[in-house]
Amino acid sequence: MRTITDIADAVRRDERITPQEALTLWREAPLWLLGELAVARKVKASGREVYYNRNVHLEPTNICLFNCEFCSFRRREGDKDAWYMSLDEVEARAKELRGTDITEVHIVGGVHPKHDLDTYCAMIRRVKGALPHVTVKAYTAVEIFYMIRHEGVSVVEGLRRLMEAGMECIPGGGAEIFDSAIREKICPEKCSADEWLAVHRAAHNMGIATNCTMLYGHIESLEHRVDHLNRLRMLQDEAPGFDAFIPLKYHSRGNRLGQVGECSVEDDLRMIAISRIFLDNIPHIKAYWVSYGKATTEMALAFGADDIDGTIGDTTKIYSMAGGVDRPSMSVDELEAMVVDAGFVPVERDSHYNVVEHDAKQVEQVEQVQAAKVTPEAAISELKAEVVVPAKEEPRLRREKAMRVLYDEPVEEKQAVKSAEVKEKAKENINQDKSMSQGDNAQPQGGSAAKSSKGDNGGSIGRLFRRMPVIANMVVICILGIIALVMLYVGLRFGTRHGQSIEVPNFLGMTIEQARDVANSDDLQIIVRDSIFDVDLPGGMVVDQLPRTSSVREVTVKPGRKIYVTINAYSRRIVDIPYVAKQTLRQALNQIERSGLTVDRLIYEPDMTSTDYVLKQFVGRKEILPATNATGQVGTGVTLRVSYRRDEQHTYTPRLVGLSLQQAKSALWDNGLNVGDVVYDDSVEDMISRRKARVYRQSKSIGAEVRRGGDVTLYLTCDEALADSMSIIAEREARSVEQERMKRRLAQDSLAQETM
Ligand code: V47
Repeated sequence: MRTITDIADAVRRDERITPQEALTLWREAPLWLLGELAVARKVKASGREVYYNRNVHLEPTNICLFNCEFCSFRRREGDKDAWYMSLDEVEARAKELRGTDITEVHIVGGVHPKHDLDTYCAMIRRVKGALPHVTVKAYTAVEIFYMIRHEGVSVVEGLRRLMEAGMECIPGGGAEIFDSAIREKICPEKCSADEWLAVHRAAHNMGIATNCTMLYGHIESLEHRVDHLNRLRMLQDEAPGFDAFIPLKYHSRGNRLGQVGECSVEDDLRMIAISRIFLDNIPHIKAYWVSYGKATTEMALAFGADDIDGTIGDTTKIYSMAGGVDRPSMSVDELEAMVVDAGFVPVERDSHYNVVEHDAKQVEQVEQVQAAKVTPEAAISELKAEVVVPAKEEPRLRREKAMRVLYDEPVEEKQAVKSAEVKEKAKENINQDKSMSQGDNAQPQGGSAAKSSKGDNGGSIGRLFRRMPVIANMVVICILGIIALVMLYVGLRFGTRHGQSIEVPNFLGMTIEQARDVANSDDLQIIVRDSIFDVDLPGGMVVDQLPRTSSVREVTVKPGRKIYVTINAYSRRIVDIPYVAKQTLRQALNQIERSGLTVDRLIYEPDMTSTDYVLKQFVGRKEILPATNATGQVGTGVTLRVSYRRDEQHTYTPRLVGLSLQQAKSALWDNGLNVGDVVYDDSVEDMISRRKARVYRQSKSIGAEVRRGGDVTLYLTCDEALADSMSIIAEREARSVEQERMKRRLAQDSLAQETM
């Protein structure tokens, strides 16, 4: 077992830590050390940048089928404070947002009993119809799982339909806590952890980026938190696609769990830091300001967070109803100030973490101002405001603030300023006239344009100003205007590379060196964000990338953009081999998979008392005992000797069609079966595509009765249409098998009753 010092050194060397080590850090590391380690990791991952976006939430209803203990948002149909938006109302709400600068609408709400997949798709279509340029981040995996099951389609099919409707990414809600005992207590009706993970896995495999969350600070233990993080990390290893992890602090007002109170700010900071350190394969850690409030969010940046979420515009009630920030809304200035005050560089992002450049918008604003015929005097008086923006701010902030002062104020105010200005100018002219009559050595007072040409009092320009102040001012304004437009144009062309975009190449299968060469020539940056180990692939080969190009999503980015890649490691990581005997097969499998190990074989032995209980464990020929301090490379196979009672010799073949190889293996082991031959069809061209292949046929049919420990041959394809269609058929088959089984059980029960 490594000490705190050893673990800290490992983190500094950018090595992965084990769940046990995360627990040690959590319990024993001083807060400052966690901050240091987490920020070092954050800086490696995303430099000094901290992201925010311009977003709104859309919560179409708070009527929910589920009644979770921690939820203050949920209402029953008919409750006086329940709300429900029809599709027309959703559309009207989206239309109200036209002309704003938001880039994302995050739709999430209660699981309404009357909503089906079509309703959810229609809702997205209405929003996209009203706001075509805005990204729709829609529905938690809980909602998605519900709508898909309700519709009776596969997860893949459901996601495909949502995508077709315009869903671009999936938020991280609904994860709560994965541990089944705690989940059972706080949200027993929601989909299980495995179902939540299955939705995200499927999304990642389809190239849909998602977020993930954890609800912490209620009745869970630190072990439960680490277990949750570990399951997220494993999924990200297996099927990368999480953009950000958002630890959600439990808020206690107005819900049945309230008596447990809320955790401390220190706990929040430890949570953020451990997330950053442990989740070494998730690029962003978000400190959700709506939950944390300003002060903790700022501190969270010193503990490894690199995202604070967005402007929100008072559009979410989930947190305010539970005691989080009331009427949450922040301007871009406030968000940026928070980041700057914490010593980082604010960067506006879109939903896919591309940097958003707003200069094109500023051009639009210039045009709007011109169209609104703002008078030159008003423009000058507002230009003065630029000078008084505090010098502490970054130049970009100053410029943006000035732009807002210039263009965002309502016209009435401009008119008010203008009339004051006109009066001021009249006074000034009188003074100037006076000073002229007194001679040329007195300085004129006030008047911005005149003031900006100071020093020329005695020259011809000065004389022009005194004789024809209005015309002279107009000329200066025109010149300033032309200069500003030229600078804006040059800035747009060359500063922000406006209009330039690069199609993201497919780096899969290249060596990291080749990928870097290609990226360099395309003016992109390659960042290695993760590594896996696959014996069949050469070390250094790129096996995944973000953003990913695919047949359904062709991605273009601005020059200079970072592309995050996962490579096949040159050598395997060494991990502890846990002692997993003397527990149930399921518990043992959990530990084996979590440690990065695999199952070589399940060998069944008859037993008097139990079925699926692990009797012994071996690595090769060596038996692992409680005192054996064994270590092995990631991917090492473990053989388990497992018990069966003679009357429980048989098990049933699970549905494997539609799953990845890894998922299919897990499903077989879970059911006491072994993986037989693995056969790839012609669409699987190389080792890389093997990772993407899915089962389209299984040698034993779904629900077939087979001996425990038997083999099942798996047939895999990369042909998505084939895998999807076979998957739909398999799902139907699985349902009818389940119905048959239920019928049989009922018949047996009634027979038993009759004979009693
Ligand atoms: O799943 C509900 C949580 C989540 C409470 O993906 C509560 O970018 C604390 O997931 N106290 C929904 N938390 C919100 C969510 C989210 C928020 C912001 C950004 C993203 C993203 C996702 O809110 C729920 C649940 O875990 N929640 N009630 C409560 N009393």
